Amino acid sequence: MSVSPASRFVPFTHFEPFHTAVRGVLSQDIDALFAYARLPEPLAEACRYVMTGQGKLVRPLLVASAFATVRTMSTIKGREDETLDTLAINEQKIKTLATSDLEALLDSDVHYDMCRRAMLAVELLHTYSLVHDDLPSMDDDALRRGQPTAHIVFGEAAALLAGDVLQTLAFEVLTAEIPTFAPFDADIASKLLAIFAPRARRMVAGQMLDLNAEASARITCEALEAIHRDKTGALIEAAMLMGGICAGATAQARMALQDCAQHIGLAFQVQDDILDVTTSTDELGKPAGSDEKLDKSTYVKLMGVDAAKAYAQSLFNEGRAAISRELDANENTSENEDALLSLIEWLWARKK
Ligand code: GRG
Repeated sequence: MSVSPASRFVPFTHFEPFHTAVRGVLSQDIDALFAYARLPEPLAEACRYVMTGQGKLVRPLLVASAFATVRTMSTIKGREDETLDTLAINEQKIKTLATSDLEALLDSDVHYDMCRRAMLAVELLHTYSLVHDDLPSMDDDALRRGQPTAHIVFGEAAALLAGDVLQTLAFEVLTAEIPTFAPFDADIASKLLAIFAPRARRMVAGQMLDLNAEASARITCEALEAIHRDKTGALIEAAMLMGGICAGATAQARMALQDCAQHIGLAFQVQDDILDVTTSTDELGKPAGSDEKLDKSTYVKLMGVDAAKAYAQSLFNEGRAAISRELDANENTSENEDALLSLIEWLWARKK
């Protein structure tokens, strides 16, 4: 199979149904998790409210796509671990990516169930960060995902606690005995925790760096990058690696995922800065122009909109190339049907 240039976008005719399928699976799993957690009111309602808003689900999609991509790779040569038998793929299932029956694609086994746990974990952690980021003591925002923020609806104390409990659930879900999940796999769960915990901590550290930067004069591109590698990038990296781990990724595949994630994470943030100045509040579902209002250092401020767009594109290209190279090393994998490449294209095209 020939290497396609990194700059060439793959068709993603099958991505939207994949997205819908991920939303459906996640929605059921959120219900099951909250039934299991039995939180008191109004904490339970606040948690349901923020977890069922219209988020894009980028991080669970990254988990699911990395899982699907690695499973595709794992059909062929280069497998180095002992789980080859349990991961043996029915190629027909991979082909169903086109029809996007996620359950059929990913199969109902312990690996798939660990993938569902990981999808939930990253979305819980991400949502907690948004709830806390919106609080009056942070960005003091009233709109998120097209609806009033948690502290506006439930008050500051309940919003604070909702963020707290979403964070603890993000870790608990990896090993919780929830009736709708197969019993957790201890080996996979420990690997997931080892990936997830330090990156969750880095996300918070990145937020502190970001707050520090608000108080300082203009910062350099390198300093901005250091902030976003942690604040935004760490969780994106966790999501891709966790999806890969659930599918039994080889060391080489994990390196490719990490390489891709580091570029995509930064690209996502550059894009966020661009959208903040080019898109309306209605379209974004959160206040447009908030970076300016809070006098944040952004890529747009540092380099201007056009250069920031070019930078985002080059980062997306690098991310795509990391996966394309790995797929190319696994000769029978079609780039046109690859979940991660399709997700990257969808991210590049996003308008909110
Ligand atoms: C621990 C309080 C605290 C914060 C951690 C992640 C974070 C730092 C704060 C969230 C606010 C923010 C602007 C983060 C940058 C990353 C980013 C672009 C978040 C928005 O993610 P989307 O676009 O949101 O995926 P949806 O709503 O679609 O899930």
